[in-house]
Amino acid sequence: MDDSIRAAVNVVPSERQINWQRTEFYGFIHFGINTFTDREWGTGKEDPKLFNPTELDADQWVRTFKAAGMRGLILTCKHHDGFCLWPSKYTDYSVAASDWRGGKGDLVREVSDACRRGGIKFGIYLSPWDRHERTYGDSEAYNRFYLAQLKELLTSYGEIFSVWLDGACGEGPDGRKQVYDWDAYHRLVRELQPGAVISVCGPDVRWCGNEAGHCRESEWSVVPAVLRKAELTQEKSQKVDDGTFARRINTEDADLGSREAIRGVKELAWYPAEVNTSIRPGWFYHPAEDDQVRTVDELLKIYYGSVGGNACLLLNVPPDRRGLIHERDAAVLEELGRVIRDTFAENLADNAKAWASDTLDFNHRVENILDGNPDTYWRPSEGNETCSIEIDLVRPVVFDRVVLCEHIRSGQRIESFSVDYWTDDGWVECYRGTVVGYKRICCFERVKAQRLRIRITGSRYYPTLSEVGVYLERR
Ligand code: FUL
Ligand code: CA
Repeated sequence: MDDSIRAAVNVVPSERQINWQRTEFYGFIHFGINTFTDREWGTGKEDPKLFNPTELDADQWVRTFKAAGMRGLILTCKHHDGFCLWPSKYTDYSVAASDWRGGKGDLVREVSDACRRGGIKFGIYLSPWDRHERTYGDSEAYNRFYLAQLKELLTSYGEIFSVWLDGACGEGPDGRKQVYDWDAYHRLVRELQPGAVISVCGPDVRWCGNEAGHCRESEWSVVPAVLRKAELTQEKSQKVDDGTFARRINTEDADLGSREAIRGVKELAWYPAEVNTSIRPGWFYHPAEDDQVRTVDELLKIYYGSVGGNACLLLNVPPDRRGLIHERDAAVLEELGRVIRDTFAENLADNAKAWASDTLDFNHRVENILDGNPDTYWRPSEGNETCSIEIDLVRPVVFDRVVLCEHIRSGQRIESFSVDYWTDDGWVECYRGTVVGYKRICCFERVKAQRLRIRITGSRYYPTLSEVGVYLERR
C-alpha cells in the first residue's frame, strides 16, 4: 500500500478537536458599532456613543440559539473597527466610552454568563486587524497590545471552546503593514485555555473556503499540514504571504485530502472543516435585510450538507439595534430546531439487527454500530477495504435519512459507499456517497423497506463505523 495512505490513516484528532466536532452546530454573533452605522466594516473612527442598544438581552440570544439546536455561541468581542464589547484596560475605545449601561456595561460578561446559564459553550472572536488602535502597523507594539487583550478575554470569562482568528486584513498597499505573531497568539491560547480550539488562522479548525454555507462533497479532515514560519524557510517552493503564517494547502482548493492531494506529502494533519455563513446577506444587522432572512429549507440544506458532511456549522445571527435577535430570524431558527430535533429524536434502527461481511473480532462486532455510543465501533480485518453491512429493521419502515459515523479516533478512512434498500425485485440503491468522517447524513427520497445495506466500496486500509441511524425527516 501507498506510504502516504498508511501515514494518512494514522493521523487522528486531538481531544479538543473531538469535543469541538461533537458541538456540531453553534452560532456566531456579529454585534458592535457596525450594528448602529449600518456597515459591515467600520472605519475605527466611529463615535463610541453610537453604541447604544436599548433592550439588550443576552438570554434571548441564548434561548434562540438553543431553540435552533445550537450548542455554542461565538461573539465578536472586537471586530475590525477595534471597538471592544468589554471594558478593556488597554484601550478607551470600548463599551466603557458609550452610554450603554451608563458606561459600566460588559457585554462579553453578559453573553458568557448567559451561555453558562443556558448550558451552551462560549467562544470568542477577536479581530487581529484593528483599524482604530494607534500601534497597529508597529508590529511588535501591536502584537503586545493584541496579546494583552487576548489575555483579558481568556482569563476573565470562564471556559472558552473556540478562539476564532479571522485572517481578514483590508489595509490596501499603502495601508499600515502589521506582521501578526500568530505563534505567540497560539501559545497564549494553549497556555490559558488548553481545551479551546483555535479556528481559521490556527491549527485546529479549518475554514471550509467559502462563506455561502457549502462544503465539499468529500470533506477530508486529514490534509497537508499547516506550516510554521520556521519550517517555511526550508521550503523554497512555498509562497510566504505576509511572512507570518502560511499553509501548504490553500483552504479554497476543491480537493484537499484525496489520495491524489496527499500523495508524497511528508506532513499531514487532522484539520477538520467548519462552515461559517450568515442567516442574512450581511454579517451585521441591517434593517433593509429584514426580508432576506434565509428560509428553514435553505438552512436545513446547509445543516445536512455541513453537520452531515463531516464539518461543523457556525451560523451567524446578528442582533438588531435593540440588542435582540429579530423576530423573523428567531421564528426561522425555532422551526429549524424543531425539524432537527423531531427528525433525529427516534432512530428507526434502534431494535434492528445487523450483519457484516467481515469483522475483525468480538470487540469490533457489528452490534457496536447500533448501541448509541460513539466510542464503540465495528471494523473488518486489516487490509479489507471493501465490506458490506446489512441491517434488518425488524418491520417495514418509511425513511429518507441514513446517518453514518466513522470512529474518528481511528482516523478517517472511508472513501466511497452506497446505501441500498431491499425490495421485491432485490436491492435498490438510494444513495451514493464519498467520505464519511465524523458524520454523514445521507438524504434521499422516502423509501419503505425492512432491510437496508451499506456497501463500503472504497476505504484506506480498512473502514470503521461507530454508529448508523435511520430516520424520517419531520418537516
Ligand atoms: C470576515 C470578516 O471580514 C467579516 O466581517 C466577518 O467577520 C467574517 C466572519 O469574517 O473575514
Ligand atoms: Ca457505537
